[in-house]
Amino acid sequence: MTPIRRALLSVSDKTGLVELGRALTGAGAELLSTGGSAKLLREAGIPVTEVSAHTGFPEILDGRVKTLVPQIHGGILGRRASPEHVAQMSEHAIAPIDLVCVNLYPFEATVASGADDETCIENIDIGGPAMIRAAAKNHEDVVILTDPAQYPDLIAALEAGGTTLAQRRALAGAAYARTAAYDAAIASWFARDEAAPARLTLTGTLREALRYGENPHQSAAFYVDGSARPGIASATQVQGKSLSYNNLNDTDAAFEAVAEFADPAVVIVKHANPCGVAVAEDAASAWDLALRCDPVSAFGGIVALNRTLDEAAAAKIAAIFTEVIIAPDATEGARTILARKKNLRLLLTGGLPDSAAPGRSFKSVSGGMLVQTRDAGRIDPEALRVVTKRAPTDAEMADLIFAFRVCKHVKSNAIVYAKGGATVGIGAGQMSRVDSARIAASKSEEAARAAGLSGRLTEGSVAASDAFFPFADGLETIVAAGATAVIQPGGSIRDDEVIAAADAAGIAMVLTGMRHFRH
Ligand code: 93A
Repeated sequence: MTPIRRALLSVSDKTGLVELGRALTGAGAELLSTGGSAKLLREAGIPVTEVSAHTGFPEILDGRVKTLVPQIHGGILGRRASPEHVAQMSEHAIAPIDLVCVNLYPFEATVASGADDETCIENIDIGGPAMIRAAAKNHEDVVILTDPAQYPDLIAALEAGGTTLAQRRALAGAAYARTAAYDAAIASWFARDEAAPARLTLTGTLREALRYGENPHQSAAFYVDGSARPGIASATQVQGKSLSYNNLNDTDAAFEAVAEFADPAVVIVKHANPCGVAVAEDAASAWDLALRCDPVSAFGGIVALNRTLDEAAAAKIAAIFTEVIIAPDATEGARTILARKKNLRLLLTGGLPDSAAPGRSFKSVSGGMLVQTRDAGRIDPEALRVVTKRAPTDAEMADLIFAFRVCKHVKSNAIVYAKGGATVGIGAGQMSRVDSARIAASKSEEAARAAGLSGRLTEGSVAASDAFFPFADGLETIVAAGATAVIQPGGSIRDDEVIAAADAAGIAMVLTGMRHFRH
């Protein structure tokens, strides 16, 4: 047990400061403190020495230099077990400091408040991190506190006679995590207009420890990047139990997809792939159309809307088992309907992500991670190239553009059939494009049967492919499914063969020049 003879308290967040100061003086410690912290302690009747009185050097440069002096850093860093250190400290009249309690200028909160550049820069703490890092380095002799949540345990340790090395080690680790996150936030702020992944600083703040990861034997946590982008990280959960790792992943996929559309839209996601997407005049009609695409998969799905959830849509969605609904907002009536479904999670975001905005996406690989700018690509309808003898009709063209936007959110190889602003068949995640085309068509036959229709929903539809057709067989499968027009990036060395097959079948084909792989 190491007792505390002298402690330095310098905190921006003054929560719990007085209680801590009282416990320290009660345990016989002398307190040193900076301006605002010292004032608060003094007002509470706790004896305290100002750092400037202790060092004989005033706080200067508007407080930019308060603790950056040898008497402070020497007092923190000197090794008590080293006779040389002890001798040098006494030679320079440096008194040992056994506990440092610092929480930093609120840089992150200042940025989040929308403050101007000058204010953000003034909130970059220099002396605080220097003391934190020094105290953590010398944890063999020194305690470092960086968060009011740590005070109660420290107070309990004081009552037991002091801290153990194991306690000081744990606090040192937390201290470096704090300064690392702080500096990463600062670096990100400087790089806020920088899209190129090669120039980025990876940063994240722990939002929540999750119960488990993709599987129960994996542990997991949710980190946020502080970008304030409307979406899963900004969502408020109105009801329902807490979200799992898979829920968060699927809900994000659904909300990012629905944000692609300007008209009222609904996206239903299962296992990070859409199983129904539709746009219509209102959310309730879009839900009906989206559900029709694959009602079997929609069971237990995640539903995203790009409009305020109204009563009509809420009643329809609540009629089948749904895990999560995410929307910018919900009416009182809709909330009342969903409140009856205790387990259903309702997330409201206050806005929609800008699907064209820059950002980054990450993927872990053994020993590292891959970083890229997010797929913010949007095809320009004016730049589409018709390559077949037959051009698409206006209705086909609208569905082609819709289907290609959906394709962007379907795992590769992706084939999406659409008709009347709704998907009617989605083939996802196959190693062969032909299989995706075939699976989507055969699922659409099941969906037609479920809807009491004869034949298949893909009859008279259009189809989108996320990447080019390497051979004509994928296209022939789509033609066999009854599609009358196809949209795809183009760029295969066999484009001519594929276009000839489309002409032979009398269908229209449009090239986008943009690929939407998603793995
Ligand atoms: O401006 S600083 O970077 N220069 C310093 O020397 C310094 N020493 C402590 N900021 C410094 N601090 C910070 O002041 C602490 O990290 C803490 O956040 C704050 C406490 O100031 P006060 O006690 O005056 O409220």
